[in-house]
Amino acid sequence: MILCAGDTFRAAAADQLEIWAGRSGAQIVRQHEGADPAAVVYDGISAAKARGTDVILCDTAGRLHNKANLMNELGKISKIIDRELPDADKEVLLVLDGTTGQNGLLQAKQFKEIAGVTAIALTKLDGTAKGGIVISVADALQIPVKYIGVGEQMDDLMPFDAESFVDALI
Ligand SMILES: Nc1nc2c(ncn2[C@@H]2O[C@H](COP(=O)(O)OP(=O)(O)OP(=O)(O)O)[C@@H](O)[C@H]2O)c(=O)[nH]1
Ligand SMILES: [Mg+2]
Repeated sequence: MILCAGDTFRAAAADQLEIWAGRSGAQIVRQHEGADPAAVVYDGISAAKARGTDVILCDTAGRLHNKANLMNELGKISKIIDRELPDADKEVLLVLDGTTGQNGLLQAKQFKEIAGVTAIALTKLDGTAKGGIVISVADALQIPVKYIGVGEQMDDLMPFDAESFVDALI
């Protein structure tokens, strides 16, 4: 697996990802801070093709969905992936913090439009948050939840199970 450090906006993001690459035994492709994220993703795809790697995981910057230029940048990344890997299986995960309220629905709507979000990873369910917003998101936008986060260790990202989620919610 290759991790692609597409969050070039936050200085520590690539360093953070490098630590996770070390922990998990994945390779990492990164550039300098402020680099064009689409160029980093392009590099990651080229490296994967050259090395025969099956899986590429691209991190992108957390961004405000009302900042047009940042959202356009995300659209550019999608276009490059589609152009370079037309036949690959693609999953576009929107990471939603479990504490997010109604704003999560708006975020999901806009990220679906610009980046074709296919699934949600719902994090921080180990705290008091229950992540009820994903019910509206799944209902209104037909985006399923695939993963949940329940902590900061490697095994704390787990597949979503609807029945236990509902049990915890009510
Ligand atoms: N308790 C808990 N902490 C989490 C969970 N998921 C992520 N974190 C922690 O939350 C902090 C922020 O996580 P990041 O992965 O940097 O968040 P991000 O969404 O990538 O943030 P930006 O890219 O800056 O928008 C880190 O310290 C993570 O370890 C979770 O499910 N539970
Ligand atoms: Mg991040």
